[in-house]
Amino acid sequence: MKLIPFVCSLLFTAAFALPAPSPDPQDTKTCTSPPLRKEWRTLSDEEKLNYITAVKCMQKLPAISTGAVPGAVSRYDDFVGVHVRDANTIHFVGHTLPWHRYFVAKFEEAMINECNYTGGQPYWDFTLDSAKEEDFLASPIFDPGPLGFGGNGPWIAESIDPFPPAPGRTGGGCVQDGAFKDSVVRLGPRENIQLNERCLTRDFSPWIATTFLSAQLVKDTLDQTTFGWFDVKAQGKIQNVYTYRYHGGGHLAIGGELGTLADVWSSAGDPLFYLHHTNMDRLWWEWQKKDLPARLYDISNPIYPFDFPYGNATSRGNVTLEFEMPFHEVAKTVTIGDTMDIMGETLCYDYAPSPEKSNCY
Ligand SMILES: *[C@@H]1O[C@H](CO)[C@@H](O)[C@H](O)[C@H]1NC(C)=O
Ligand SMILES: *[C@@H]1O[C@H](CO)[C@@H](O)[C@H](O)[C@H]1NC(C)=O
Ligand SMILES: *[C@@H]1O[C@H](CO)[C@@H](O)[C@H](O)[C@H]1NC(C)=O
Ligand SMILES: [Cu+2]
Repeated sequence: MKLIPFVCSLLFTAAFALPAPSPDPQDTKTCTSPPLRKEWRTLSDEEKLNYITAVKCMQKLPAISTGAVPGAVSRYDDFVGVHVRDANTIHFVGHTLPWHRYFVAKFEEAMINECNYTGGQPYWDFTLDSAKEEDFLASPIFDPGPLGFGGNGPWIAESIDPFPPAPGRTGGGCVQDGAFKDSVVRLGPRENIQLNERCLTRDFSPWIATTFLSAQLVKDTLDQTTFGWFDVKAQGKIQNVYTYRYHGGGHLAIGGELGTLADVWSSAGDPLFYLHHTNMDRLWWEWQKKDLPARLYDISNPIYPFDFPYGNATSRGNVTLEFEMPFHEVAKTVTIGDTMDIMGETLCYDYAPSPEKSNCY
């Protein structure tokens, strides 16, 4: 069973060994040593510890957004606060992937500049853990030791007004183990930006993991030939949980109904937010790289959530490369066009290939 993925992996590596096309002169000038983003399980123990230490450093450094976000205490909260305030306008829209691309890059940059972190933001290739429910539960990201993010919370039966309901949920309580079992979530639920200290919660749905995080679903997404349909396949439609795809799948497989990661607004309170969104970004970049001349600047889809094709409302217009995205206190406003190239003038990072079977898209 391991042989075929291994062969794919070798082919993938061989493709990378071919001479690279001569890089854009502008890129070589501005992006010389991009942080390398690796799949979590490929990090050495030391690299894992460095990343976890950097996230904990962000959770200790003082916030800069307290004027606008009364509940923000740490630099980590600054980022959660941006996501809380903008959640209603940055999901199920054409700028969802560009917005989260820049958001994660700024988080990575803050860890490097302010916490002396020397690696890249790691990603979680969920297709490595989604073939069977047992595989999901055994994912190395949930390692209960000091080099993992910990596992599920204990079962809580009562779930009041979930958004949206998560079939197959199994937990709901505070994370019991791993490096973040004592971390404090301060913002949320939903739009709340006042101080509301509580534990980090998880509410695993292994059914959602096997259903919406499958390698087949990723392949179907990467097979699309326009950004518009690639993006709809990545985010899914807005109607209900059964119309979700791997974006919502990652949030709800881990967050269920009561978990931090399932809160559309304050989901960035769970450090796994960054591993999931980095993988979303990697998949977008994989898709762009399949035909860079056509795809590097391909953008579309609605300005407003619920508009076609995510929802069934009439589209009030699509975003363009000139569309501006504000980031409040954590970063300057950029346009979608600024974020299209991960190694251009605005962004500078690169991806290491994922191990084994995910290379067989
Ligand atoms: C980062 O390194 C500098 C220089 O060694 C040091 O002064 C600073 O305290 C470090 N920052 C953190 C958050 O560890
Ligand atoms: C927006 O983009 C989608 C494809 O992503 C397209 O089907 C739709 O017609 C566009 N809508 C408008 C108003 O341009
Ligand atoms: C979209 O579909 C839902 C469910 O079928 C319906 O309740 C809603 O009114 C529709 N909205 C629009 C704008 O057509
Ligand atoms: Cu988001």
